[in-house]
This record gives sequence, C-alpha cells and structure tokens, in this order.
Amino acid sequence: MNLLTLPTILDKIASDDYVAFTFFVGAMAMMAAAAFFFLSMSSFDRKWKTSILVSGLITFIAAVHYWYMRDYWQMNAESPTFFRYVDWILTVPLMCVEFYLILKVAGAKKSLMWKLIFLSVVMLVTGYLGETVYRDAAWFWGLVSGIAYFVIVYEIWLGSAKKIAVQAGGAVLSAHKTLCWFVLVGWAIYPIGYMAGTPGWYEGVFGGLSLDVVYNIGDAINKIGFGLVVYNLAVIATEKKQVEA
Ligand SMILES: *C/C=C(C)/C=C/C=C(C)/C=C/C1=C(C)CCCC1(C)C
Repeated sequence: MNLLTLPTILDKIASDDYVAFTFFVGAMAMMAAAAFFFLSMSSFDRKWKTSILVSGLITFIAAVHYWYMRDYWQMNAESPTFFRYVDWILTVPLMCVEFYLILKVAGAKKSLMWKLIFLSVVMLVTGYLGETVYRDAAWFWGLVSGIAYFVIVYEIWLGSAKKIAVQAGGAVLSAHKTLCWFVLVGWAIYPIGYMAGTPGWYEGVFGGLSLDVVYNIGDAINKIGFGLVVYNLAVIATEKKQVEA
C-alpha cells in the first residue's frame, strides 16, 4: 500500500483551497486562544475567573470542532454543516452567558441570560433547517433566523441589558458596548455566508463567496475577539481593585 494514500492529514492543501486553509489556521488560532485564556485565569479574582473560563471554553470547543471540520473538508470536499452547527449551538449560548456574567456585577437577572440563550437557539436551529432539511425554502428560514438575531441585537443595544450596563458604568459599560458592536457587525458576517451557500433570490449578490470561508472568518473575529474584550475588562477591573486596596 502506498503510504501517501493512508492518512488524510498528509493530503496536500491546494494553494487556492481557501476553505482548507482557513479551517487549518482557524483550528490553530482557536487552540492558541483557548490556551491563552485558560492559562491567564489564575491572575484574576473569582468574579472574573468564570468569565475568562467561558472565553476559554468557547475557543476550546471551537478548536475541537475546527479540527473535525478540517478533516471533513479534506476527505469530502463538502461543507461540514453538521459539525458547524454543533459548534455554534454550544458556543453561541456561551457568548450569551458572557453578556450575563459581565452584567451580573451590576445586578443582571438570570432571566436575561435565558432570554438571550433562547433567542440564539431559535436563530441557529432555523438557520440549520434552512441549510439542510428545507434548502428550497432557505430564504424563509434565513428570515426567521434573522428576526431572532435582530431581537438579540435589540435586547443588548436598547433593551434591559443596555439599562443595566448604563447603571454599571465605567469599564463594564464600555466592554458591554464593544460586545454589542461584535454582535451587530461581527455576527452580521454569518448571514452573508448563509446567502452565499444556499439557493435563493440573493444568489447573484453573494454567490461568488464561499460559505465556509465567510463562516471561518466570522468565527475567528467573533470567538477570539469576544474573548479578548472580556479578558481586557477583567484586567482593568483587577488593576483597579489593586489600586484601591
Ligand atoms: C461562534 C459562532 C458564532 C458567533 C455564530 C453566530 C452565528 C450567527 C449570528 C448566525 C446567524 C444566521 C442568520 C442571522 C440568518 C441566516 C442563518 C444564520 C444561522 C447563518
């Protein structure tokens, strides 16, 4: 048996295979980010440790899924839709938990967290249905998903989450604002990938793009960036406390 036909991991990556490239780089970046967040945990006090832990979990879960998705693409040259959505259904609710953890110090209630988690699950389940089972009606499921997405945007920008952030003020408010921008601009990358990869009236607009490349870029920005915002807040809050003490 030819040794080179054995492990797919030794397969060549064509220089114009941007999907394979971004899966590979994505896996490494998520691993590095997870290591960074986990190893930095001990330098923060309890209140912030959980937030950093969640940042680590988000990037760790993504790293594992990227490893599988990289393999899957290499073997099948097909979108790893299932792994993609399993990754998201675990990590996006965790990002909702981050919003809650940050605002908890200012008195946020658990109900806010559950509301955001519920909306994110609706957004992802309907997106999955549009990409897989009901592909012919992808526009409809994408629309339902988009509505859930806009409710999340409303909730954090103008709803109860916003009010609590304003009450908290200072570093919490500015971190909340940055995370809000991530959701408004960073998360808006995903519907573009969806429209590039599903049939519909919008095909002509985004048809030239690769769904996977767009999703991979979105994940790198959102998962690592989101984590770094939380990390930055923990650093500022810990320094401030040391100065006061
Ligand atoms: C780490 C993964 C993240 C932050 C994933 C976020 C995914 C979305 C915001 C997906 C949104 C979608 C729409 C708003 C409409 C079309 C279907 C989706 C699921 C791609």
